[in-house]
Amino acid sequence: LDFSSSPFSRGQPRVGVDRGPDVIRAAGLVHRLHEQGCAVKDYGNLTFEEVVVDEPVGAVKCVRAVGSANQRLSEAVQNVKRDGHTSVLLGGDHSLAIGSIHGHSAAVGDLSVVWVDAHADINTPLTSPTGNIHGQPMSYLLHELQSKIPVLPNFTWIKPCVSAKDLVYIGLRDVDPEEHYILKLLGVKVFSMSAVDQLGVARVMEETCDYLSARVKKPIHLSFDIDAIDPSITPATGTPVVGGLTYREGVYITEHLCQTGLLSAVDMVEVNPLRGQTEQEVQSTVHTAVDLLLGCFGRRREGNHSSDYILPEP
Ligand SMILES: *[C@@H]1O[C@H](CO)[C@@H](O)[C@H](O)[C@H]1NC(C)=O
Ligand SMILES: *[C@@H]1O[C@H](CO)[C@@H](O)[C@H](O)[C@H]1NC(C)=O
Ligand SMILES: *[C@@H]1O[C@H](CO)[C@@H](O)[C@H](O)[C@H]1NC(C)=O
Ligand SMILES: [Mn+2]
Repeated sequence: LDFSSSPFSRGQPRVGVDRGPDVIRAAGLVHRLHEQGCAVKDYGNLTFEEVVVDEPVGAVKCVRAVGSANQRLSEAVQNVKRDGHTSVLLGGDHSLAIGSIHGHSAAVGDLSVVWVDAHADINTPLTSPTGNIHGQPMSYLLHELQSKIPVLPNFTWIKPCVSAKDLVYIGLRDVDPEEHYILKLLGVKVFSMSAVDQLGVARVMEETCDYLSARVKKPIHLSFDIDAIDPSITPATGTPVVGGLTYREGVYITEHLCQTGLLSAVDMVEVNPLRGQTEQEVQSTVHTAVDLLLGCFGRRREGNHSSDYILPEP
């Protein structure tokens, strides 16, 4: 697998989320992936051109910076996929899902998207209560919302590439009324925290994969916002919401998706070391992000040994 990181923060107003990739690297992600048998290439930071004048367009903030950064990211992800690798994006804020999913789809065609998040991130530019694009990425990507998206500078390259029936949300617990309307209108499959409580995570994952592969098995794009996990475990993030997934539920989601053999790209976003109150809060958040990524690439909690191991004899 190959990963690139996007120290990008303009999709939301809080400083620090651009430091996410480096703290995840510093926690030894590459080394630990190597240890579990993955060939990894770190593409380093993507650098984005400085957009000097970026006045809001309607209520939407930093439109040009977000648009052009995602265009670069889309090209980078396309290159990783065309080289035949699994793509891992370390963010950065969740606006990066626009380029990540767009690039993935441009290279491989139709996708299934599993979006694990406290939030639905499906506001259109016209429904967004904040104007922050990290709360809007899915709206740009869905075919069904195309007619609701105004023309925005540096967004004209984006072609909608995901169908509502190929999208599943897990972990939602902070959904705006307009977003709730959109989810119902499009009939999007949603496992809110209530559904996780009711069904248990194993049943949620079984139903997610049955639903997504009912017609044809497509490559899976996992877009994981660290705020899906409960803030008692992952507090170092910009928009924490109480009542989230446990560490174990999060890891189970990644293990289950790994076992499908269809995982083709992963985003790990919204880790913000400056939002932790203590070093311990930052470390807990970062180590959880690393463990989720290890789960995506074959780590088994039951343990592992080499096939030619021989017990020593006295
Ligand atoms: C399992 O252990 C073997 C031998 O140590 C190692 O090569 C392999 O990468 C491990 N697999 C995982 C998923 O950790
Ligand atoms: C990424 O950029 C940061 C500065 O934003 C720098 O400190 C870090 O060394 C870079 N990491 C890599 C792997 O290039
Ligand atoms: C963004 O759009 C402006 C025109 O609105 C254009 O001049 C500029 O080159 C674009 N930037 C990028 C990086 O595409
Ligand atoms: Mn999100």
